[in-house]
Amino acid sequence: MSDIILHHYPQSPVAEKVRVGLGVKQLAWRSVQIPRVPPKPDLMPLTGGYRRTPVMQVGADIYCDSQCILREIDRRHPEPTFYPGGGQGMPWVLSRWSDTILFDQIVRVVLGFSAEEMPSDLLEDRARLYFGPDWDMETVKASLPHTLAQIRAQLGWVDERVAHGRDFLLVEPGLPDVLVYYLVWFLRGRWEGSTEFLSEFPALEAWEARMKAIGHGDPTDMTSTEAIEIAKSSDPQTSENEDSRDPQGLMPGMNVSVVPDGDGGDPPVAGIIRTVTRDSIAILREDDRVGQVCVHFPRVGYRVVKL
Ligand SMILES: N[C@@H](CCC(=O)N[C@@H](CS)C(=O)NCC(=O)O)C(=O)O
Repeated sequence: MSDIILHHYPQSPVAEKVRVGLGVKQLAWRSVQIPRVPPKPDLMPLTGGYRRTPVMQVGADIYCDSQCILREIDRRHPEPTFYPGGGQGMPWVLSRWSDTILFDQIVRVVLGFSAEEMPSDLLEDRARLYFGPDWDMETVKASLPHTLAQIRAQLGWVDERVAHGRDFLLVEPGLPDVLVYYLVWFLRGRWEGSTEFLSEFPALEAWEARMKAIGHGDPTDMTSTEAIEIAKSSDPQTSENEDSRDPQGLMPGMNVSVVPDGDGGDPPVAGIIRTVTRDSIAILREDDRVGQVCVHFPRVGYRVVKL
């Protein structure tokens, strides 16, 4: 049995990205279901305030953000590779498009077309998170034809990529596929116009079916209480690391806060730096319910502030 615990909920597209990543690696993992909107009382003691989905736990090490999670899964389980055909580096470049521009546009379509049917607490939470404090659903709705034109051209590029005798974006299923597939899954599952919209792209649809067939590995349910017990009875396994080239001069032992960049209103998470690298930062923090935990974040897309 793997030590990987994923805190998530079924409807989360970013969690679907990680679930399919676990499928590519054919891993067994433990599945803890969390609420779709805050409060998330059994998650906050683990993350120190990070409220987004998904979060991965291994003992008392907590990994926030799918970027950090997928990197850690690959570090622990290098085979089968996330980077077929020597594709290292490239998927992360791709993710700065798929996880930002394309994700944002698809969120606009999903929320814009379903605002009336969504529970108001969910709509308000997500609109605030993705559109900022001054969000206005009428503006989002008025731009929907424009937004669809943007998405259409970009999915057209993916369609072209797999339309010429290529089953996956690289050679075999890998991280680039995972980073794009979850957005098609999100659009198809949450917008009723998607069947007609996506039917323009037969090669993309055939690729989508191949991706779906990969599955999620082998998940087994776990309660949040059990996950908290595991954190409490474990010690963080992350060793100290310093990086003399760090442009911010961050060093182990420094007191910092870490927060997702942008105006989503995410709360910062405070702690003492344990390890800092070009790609990630991990901070130690204490909580009565879980004891000491080490919380990991990516550097890209996150702001670290010395306290
Ligand atoms: N950059 C983050 C984005 C995560 C994200 O925005 N997830 C959505 C769900 S798909 C979320 O957190 N929604 C609010 C929530 O679950 O509370 C990542 O890659 O993990």
